[in-house]
Amino acid sequence: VLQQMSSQIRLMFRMAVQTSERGDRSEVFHPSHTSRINSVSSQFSDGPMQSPSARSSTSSWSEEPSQTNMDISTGHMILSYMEDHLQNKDRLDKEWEALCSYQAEPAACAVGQEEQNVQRNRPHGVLVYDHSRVILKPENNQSRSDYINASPIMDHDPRNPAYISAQAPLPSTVADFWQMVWESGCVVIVMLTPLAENGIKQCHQYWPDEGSDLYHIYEVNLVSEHIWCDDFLVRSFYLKNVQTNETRTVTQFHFLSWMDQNVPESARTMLDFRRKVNKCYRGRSCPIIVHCSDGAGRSGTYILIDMVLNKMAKGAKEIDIAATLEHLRDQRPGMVQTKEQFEFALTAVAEEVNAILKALPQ
Ligand SMILES: *[C@@H]1O[C@H](CO)[C@@H](O)[C@H](O)[C@H]1NC(C)=O
Ligand SMILES: CC(=O)N[C@H]1CO[C@H](CO)[C@@H](O)[C@@H]1O
Repeated sequence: VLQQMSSQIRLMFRMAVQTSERGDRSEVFHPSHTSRINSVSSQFSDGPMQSPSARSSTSSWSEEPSQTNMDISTGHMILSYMEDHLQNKDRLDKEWEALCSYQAEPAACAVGQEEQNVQRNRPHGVLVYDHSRVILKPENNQSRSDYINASPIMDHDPRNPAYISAQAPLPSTVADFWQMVWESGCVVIVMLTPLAENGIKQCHQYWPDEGSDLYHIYEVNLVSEHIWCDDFLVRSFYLKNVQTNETRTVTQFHFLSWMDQNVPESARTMLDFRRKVNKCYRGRSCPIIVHCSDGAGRSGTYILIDMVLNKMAKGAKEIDIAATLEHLRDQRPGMVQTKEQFEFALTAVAEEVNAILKALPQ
């Protein structure tokens, strides 16, 4: 029954968006945009874009919403859907229950439980699916292993992951972590956990306090550390493979105030953080490595928000957040751990859509 309800909710949403494409419902929100709305079924190349002047309307402290092809009517529909969704706790509860009963298929996690790999997983963390795990090159390994607790997360391109959702390094897996950074071509790391919380270690510090450290064949140089605000900071690393002498710059965005099993205090701060990440990442095709402690709760929430907002920015007219989360859970177990985190994802999406709409020329 719950499954049915959940798909009904989605169906309603799809219908609502389709309605808005015809232009009738959206007039309620934005009569002046009717003519644009009538043409949205064609391509977006000449669709509504943000003008540079409108983009300066946000405060100078925070990053502006990035250039977007978001369809205005879709934006308004999503906003009203989200607002309704967030006010209707009963519906949210049911949708979350349905998501909790979702079973990924295939779901075998045998490799992570092999004897030599058990100590490479964080205790009480999540395991990786055999069919969806990052495979290290054993010839570069420190222990002749190809195993790391990290999952490639695909968006629309089935060959190139958009993200890697990873467990936080343990003291024994730091070299593996940098090997993954190296081999995946990664240039941006998103870290969503403090190193410790109430005295409990969440992540081993995998970078030097200053100068450089060598992790197996990966030399990591801390180049700079820029504290943006109380909630996050940005570190720049110079990474060198001492076997080949190749080098690369890697930027780490570290969100400090998001506690395990919890949500950030402010969606706005998280969105500003995300904009900074994406500004740095812009134009790349390598995966963004996202990790918290287990690489599933906070990481899953962040990836869900980013994936949905990216879809919208590309002009998608059908946004199905629950289905997007199921898609994530097909690739890594436990993505988004609590109902509060799911609710936070909805809030954050709504808030960003609101900010984008506000920045549009009226
Ligand atoms: C790397 O650099 C060192 C020092 O400059 C040099 O001795 C070594 O031959 C180089 N290795 C490769 C693979 O280029
Ligand atoms: C190529 C390489 O560095 N291989 C290493 C894999 O791990 C074993 C055990 O730590 C090392 O002895 C190898 O040198």
